[in-house]
Amino acid sequence: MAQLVEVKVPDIGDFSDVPVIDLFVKPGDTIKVDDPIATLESDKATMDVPSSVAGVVKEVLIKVGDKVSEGKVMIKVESGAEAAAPAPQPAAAAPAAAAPAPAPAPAPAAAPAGGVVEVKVPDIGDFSDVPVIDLFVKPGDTIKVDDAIATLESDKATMDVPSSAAGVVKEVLVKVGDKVSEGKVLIKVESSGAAAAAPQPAAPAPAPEPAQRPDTPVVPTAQAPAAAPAPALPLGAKVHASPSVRAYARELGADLNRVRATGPKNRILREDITAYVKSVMSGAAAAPAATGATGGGLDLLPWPRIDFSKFGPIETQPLSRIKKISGQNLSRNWVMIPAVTYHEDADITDLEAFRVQLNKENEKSGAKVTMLAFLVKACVKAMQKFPEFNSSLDGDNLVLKKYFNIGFAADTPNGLVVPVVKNADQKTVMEIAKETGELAKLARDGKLKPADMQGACFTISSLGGIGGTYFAPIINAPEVAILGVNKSSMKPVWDGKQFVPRLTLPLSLTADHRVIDGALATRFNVYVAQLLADMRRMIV
Ligand code: CAO
Repeated sequence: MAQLVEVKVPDIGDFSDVPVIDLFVKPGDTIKVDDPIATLESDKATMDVPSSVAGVVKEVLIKVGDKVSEGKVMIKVESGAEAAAPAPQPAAAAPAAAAPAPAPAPAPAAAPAGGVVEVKVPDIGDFSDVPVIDLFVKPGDTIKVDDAIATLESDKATMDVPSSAAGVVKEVLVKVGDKVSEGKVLIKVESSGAAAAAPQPAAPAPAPEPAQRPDTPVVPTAQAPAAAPAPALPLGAKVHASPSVRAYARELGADLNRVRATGPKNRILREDITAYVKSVMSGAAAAPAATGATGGGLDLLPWPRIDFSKFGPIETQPLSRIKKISGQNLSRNWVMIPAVTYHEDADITDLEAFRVQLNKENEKSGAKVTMLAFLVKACVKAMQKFPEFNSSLDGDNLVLKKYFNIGFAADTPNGLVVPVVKNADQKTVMEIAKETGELAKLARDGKLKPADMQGACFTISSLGGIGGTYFAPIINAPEVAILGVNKSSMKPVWDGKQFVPRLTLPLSLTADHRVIDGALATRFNVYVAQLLADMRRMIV
C-alpha cells in the first residue's frame, strides 16, 4: 500500500544551517533510493543528500538558498508497498548509506614546529577507503592554511580536504585514484617555525596561523595590479561540483580545474563540463592553461576568484532567479553555437512617417503602433522567403517549422525575458503592436506564464527605445537566428547626386553558421531592410 514518507536531512556532523545550493527534484518526479535530492554546501564540503526512499515526490519543502540542519524535512514521497524504505531517522539512527560525510576539519598537521609537517586525512566520519578524485597541490607549491589539498569522493559525498599547515609542499604522498582513510598522510609541508602548530591529530585544534615561507620574496604591491586576473588555478582553489557532475567530468575526461564554473558560488554545473569539452574539441581550448599573462589559452583559465574587498568596499547581491536561468542559457548558446553577426542599415524614413501618421489617426482609441510590430511582420515575411531562418537543428536533421512564432526580448527589473507572439503571420501590425505591449507589461510585472515564453521560432531584440548603434545578440537556442535592432538616426545618404537625410535603422542579425551561411544571412538582412524601406513589398 502506498504511504507518504518524509525524507529528512540526515546526520551531517557538527553542521547546522547549511545552505541548499542545488535541488534535483520537483513534485511529480519519480525517484529511486539513492537519487540525489539536494546539494548542501558548508564552507568545507559539498554534500549531495540522497533519498532513502523510492516513489513519487509529492511535496518539496525546501528551496535553493534555504539553510537546513539535521532533521529538516526536505521532501515527502509517496512510496509504493514494495519500494517503501523506512523513513530516514534523523541523527544517529540515519542509515549510514544515506548520510553524507561530515565536512572534514582542516587536516591535522603533525611535525615539530618549523620542520616538515605531515598533513593527514582528518576525521571523515564513518568513511574509509575513500577515493581521491582530485589533487590540488604538487611539490614546490606554496600553500596557506585552509587551501584545498585534495577532493575525496565517497558514493555519497564529495569532500575537499583543506590543509592545516602553511608552507611549501615538499612531498605529495597520494595520487588521484588512491583510496584513503583517516590518518593517511596526504602531503608533507615545509613549514616555518612561527606558525605550524604542534600535532593534534584528532582534536579539532584551531587552525594554525599561516606560516610565511622564509624564502618567499615579498612582492611589492605595485607589481600586483588590482585588476590582474587570478593565476590559471589559484593555488588550492576549491573546485565545487556535485558528485554526479564530477562523475560526468571523469566520464568525459575533463579536468575540473580547467572548467569555468557558472553555477552559484563558483559551482561547476553539468553544462559547464559540456561547454568545456565542446571548446576543447573545437580547438578553442587547445592552448596551454597557464598562459594568461600572454593572452593565450583563455578558455582554459578558471574564472578569476578575487577578494575584491581587499581593494575597496563591496556589497554582494544574489542574482535574480531570471538572471541565473538566462545566464546559463546565454552561456551555453554563446559557447556552443558557431554564430556570426551581420549588420545592415534599413531606411525607415517613410515607414516612420507612416507609423507617426497611424498613431495620430488612432490617437482617440489609444491604439499605438510600434516599430517592433513592423519588425515582427518584416521578419515573418523574410522567414517565409528564407525558410532556414524558421528551423532548428536536431542532430543531423534540420526541422523546418511551418508556423511563425516570434519572440522579443523584454527588459524587466529582474532581468531579460522573451515573450512570444504566436502565429504572427496571421496577425496585423496593429494586433501585434497591441500584443507586444501587453506581453511587455506582463513581463515587467513578473506575470508572464511559462506558455507566454515558449514556442518561439526566431527572436527580435530591440534596444531601439534605449539607443546604441549595433550589437551582437546571442541566439536563443534551438532557434538559429536573432535580429538585434538599435535606435534609428538621421544619416546622410548619397542618392547618386547628393547627400539626403534618411532615417536609418541599424540591424544586427546573428545566425547559426551550421545552418545559415554568410550569403544567406546577408540576403535575409537585405530583404528585411527592403521591406522596412518600402512596406508595399510586404504584399507582393
Ligand atoms: N529607434 C528609435 N526609436 C525607437 C526605436 C528605434 N529602433 N524603437 C523604439 N523607439 C522609441 C519608441 O517609438 C518609443 O518612443 P515614443 O515613446 O516616443 O513612442 C520609445 O522608443 C520607447 O519604446 P519601447 O522600447 O517602450 O517600445 P518598443 O515597442 O520599441 O519595445 C520592448 C518594447 C519590450 C522590446 C522594450 O521595452 C524592451 O524591453 N527593450 C529591451 C530589449 C533588450 O533588453 N534587449 C537586449 C537583449 S540582449 O541583452
